Amino acid sequence: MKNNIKNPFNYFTNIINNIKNFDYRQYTKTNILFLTFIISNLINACLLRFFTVHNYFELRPLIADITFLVLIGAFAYLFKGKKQYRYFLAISILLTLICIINSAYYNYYTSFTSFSLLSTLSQLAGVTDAVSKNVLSIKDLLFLWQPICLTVVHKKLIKKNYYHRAQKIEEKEKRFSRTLAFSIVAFAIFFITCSTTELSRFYKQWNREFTVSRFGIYTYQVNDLIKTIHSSFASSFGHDKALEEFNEFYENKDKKVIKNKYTDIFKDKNILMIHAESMQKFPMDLSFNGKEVTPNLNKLAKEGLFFSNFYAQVSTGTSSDTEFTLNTSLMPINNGTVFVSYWNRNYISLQKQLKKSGYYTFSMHANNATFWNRLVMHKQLGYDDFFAKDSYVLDDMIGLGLSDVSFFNQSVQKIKEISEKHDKFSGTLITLTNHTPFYDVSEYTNLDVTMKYKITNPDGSMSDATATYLENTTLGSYLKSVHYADYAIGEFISALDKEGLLDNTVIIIYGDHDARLSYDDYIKMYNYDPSTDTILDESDPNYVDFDYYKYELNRKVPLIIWTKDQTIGEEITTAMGMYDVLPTMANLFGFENSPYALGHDIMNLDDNLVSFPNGNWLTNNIYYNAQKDEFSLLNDTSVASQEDIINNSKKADEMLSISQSIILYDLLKDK
Ligand code: GP9
Ligand code: MN
Repeated sequence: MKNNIKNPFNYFTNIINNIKNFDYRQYTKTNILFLTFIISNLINACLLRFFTVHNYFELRPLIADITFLVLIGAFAYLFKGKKQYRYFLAISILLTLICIINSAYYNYYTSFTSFSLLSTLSQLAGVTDAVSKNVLSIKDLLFLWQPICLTVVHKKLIKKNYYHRAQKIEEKEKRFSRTLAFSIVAFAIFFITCSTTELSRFYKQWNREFTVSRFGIYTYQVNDLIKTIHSSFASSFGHDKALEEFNEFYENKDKKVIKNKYTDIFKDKNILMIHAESMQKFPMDLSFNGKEVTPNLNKLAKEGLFFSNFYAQVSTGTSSDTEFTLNTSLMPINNGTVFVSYWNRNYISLQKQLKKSGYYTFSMHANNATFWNRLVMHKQLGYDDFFAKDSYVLDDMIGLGLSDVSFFNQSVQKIKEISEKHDKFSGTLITLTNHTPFYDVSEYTNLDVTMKYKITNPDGSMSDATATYLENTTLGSYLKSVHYADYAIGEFISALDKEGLLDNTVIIIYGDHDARLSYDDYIKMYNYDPSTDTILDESDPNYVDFDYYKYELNRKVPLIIWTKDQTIGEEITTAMGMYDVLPTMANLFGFENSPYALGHDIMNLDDNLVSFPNGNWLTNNIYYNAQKDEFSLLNDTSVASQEDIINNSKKADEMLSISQSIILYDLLKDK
């Protein structure tokens, strides 16, 4: 050994000789359980990528998976004989669970799970029906073959007296240290050969699909565990650096308030905002045999201000993330959920700004007050009152709770009382019925989705179709449910009008996020051939390829600002995110915007940057896919330089980073 240190050349020659003289047969014979553990868990890791990010044959995640398994498997050498099996089984169960949970999670969120979401788990209880119907599938249970296989191999080895034989031959400590050293060196090489983008995304862990597709599921999950633990202690680390970045960002930010023809057009009017559950924009373009799916939304959009290129910017907090981003003009956090995990921070919100202008603010939602931690978080956002389930008579239940029609009906009476007590008010009404899995509403409204209908193709052209296949599909149920939600909004507006509550009031309707419909359903809808009652073949010239970009763009949601008093009739097509709502409202209603808003008054912009929590972003002309580091041009005339992509990606990352710091380190405290 001494000699080796003195002469490194000898040391390496020894290693090479050892490798050359290595007895592979002997090694395999005495490491059957170890190899079974590695190979079977590797198959599961590939299977998971097959079900999710689809890159099961790529080399890098494969190397990361093997290295991780060798590293964790090495510790088995510290145990004797059959105890090794117990160790392998315990780890295997853990790894199998990671695969099952991530596979199921991906079905619903198209992303991977995080330990930081454990605190959000309780929220799932409220939508259990949605979870059981949409999330768990048989394929998620396929991973269970692994611990079964390990046990079968173990039983066979007992019969063959393997443990006794192997124990005699193997030198435990040597095998442990060599295997460990091998995996550490392999990991070091793996990380040294990563690109800077890979390393930066691995560190930030915002783009989980990207991380899994490059680093494999196991390395991702361990990294996630470390990040979650680190975040829990974050307030003691990294605060100063974050504050420095925060100060720099806002010092360089343009603080000029630009007036435009929309400034103050709704000054001092009452505000009623409808948070429309899972309302996407595309049903507004659909009609069945001349019957519109959303006649009320279409009418309001025509008469009011219609923002037709508007996107939710949600992470795993879905409804609550939209509430957060709309009200604060900050991005949601990707480590946990702001409403659940960071409710005790200070935020500058729409409600607080409105209150400075003399508004009374309230929220209404007929679900449990604790769902998404709203009971606490609505107070923190500055709502004066929150009318939740216990303020309503549960006289008409659909799916998750009180029907939208009854909710709105009862809310009108409450709004009437509010209007009598307060000069100016602003309220948010959160709907519930149009929640996945889109319950049967045929008793209430009837949208016959088997009729002939017209569709707007993604390229803007129109075609006829007869949709017999839509019955009993999620998309069919969704459209029926949307029709009901639209009907309920129509009834609400009529009831407000009857009570004289529409005078001096502005209605704002926004879809809170997309409905997570499947690619298959869209492909069917856009490629249905009524003449044959079949789906067009991919080779057909009329086949519409509903790819990743079309899917992402189709996730847009409506934003409508309407008042009975003024007919504006304008469509704003500039790309817009949920974080642009607060600055835009501040201009329209003449109140002070949050100085920390990341969004902009859309009325001042010709183009805009909408960033998403996974690192994706879009402008009027480009959609950038951070997972693949590639983009799609959205118009025939659009061009994009490498510089545009780099600059916008940098800005999008910066907004995520600043929001993360504000939330994590409570940087708006004392502001
Ligand atoms: C329930 C509702 C649904 O109260 O807001 O939340 P979501 O599942 O859409 O996040
Ligand atoms: Mn929602």
